Amino acid sequence: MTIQNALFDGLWDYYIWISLLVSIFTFTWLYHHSFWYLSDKGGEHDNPDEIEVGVFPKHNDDMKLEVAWTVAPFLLIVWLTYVSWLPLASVWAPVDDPDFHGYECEEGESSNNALVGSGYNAIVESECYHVMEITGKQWVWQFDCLELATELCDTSSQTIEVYGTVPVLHLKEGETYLAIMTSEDVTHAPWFLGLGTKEDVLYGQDTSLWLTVVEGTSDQVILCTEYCGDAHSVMAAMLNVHS
Ligand SMILES: [Cu+2]
Repeated sequence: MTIQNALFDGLWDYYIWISLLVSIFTFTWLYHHSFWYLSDKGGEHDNPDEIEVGVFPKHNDDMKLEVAWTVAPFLLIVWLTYVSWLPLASVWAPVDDPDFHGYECEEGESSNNALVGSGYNAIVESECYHVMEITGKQWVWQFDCLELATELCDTSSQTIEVYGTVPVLHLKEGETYLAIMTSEDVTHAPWFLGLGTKEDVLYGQDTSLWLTVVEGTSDQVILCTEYCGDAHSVMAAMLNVHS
């Protein structure tokens, strides 16, 4: 099992149990109420809650219920914020913050990146990073490896099913890249499916995206996730990973 797969498996295990728990609770509740409160066709209906038109139902005026409704979601949001804090800080690490990926690599230097921690606390840390550029335009991606050695970053093209001939970005395992991105026309957003990262590219403005190619990262499709016109759905590229 690769490091990348281990990360996704860890998350998968964790979320599937929460999803199952929520599903069981929700559907049990739904079915119980659907049948328990079924009315007889044409039957007499009593009015157990003494509901009157124009009068706020008194069972809704319940302080315990009000407090529970407020406190429970609040605690849930605090917990969700807590578990997502580190992964989000890592994915959106500011360029001038050396905590996660250090500074730009000197010539010949390697990022030596690795997954640190486990489960939802797993993040990628690197010794340094390489800079390259991504440009989006209707409806194609352009990659520019700038000064990087061919072994670290290279481009080519490839014909794939559905998408036709698309550009290919060749990156190296264990290296971390900072993509400086822009658009020549409308807003686009490259989505690296296997890395699980995406970011908007905007006309006349630079945005950036960390591409952490850890050991075991597989070749993957890059798609556009910001609707950008007629051929948006086939605005694709490939990430090819070599060791
Ligand atoms: Cu697009």
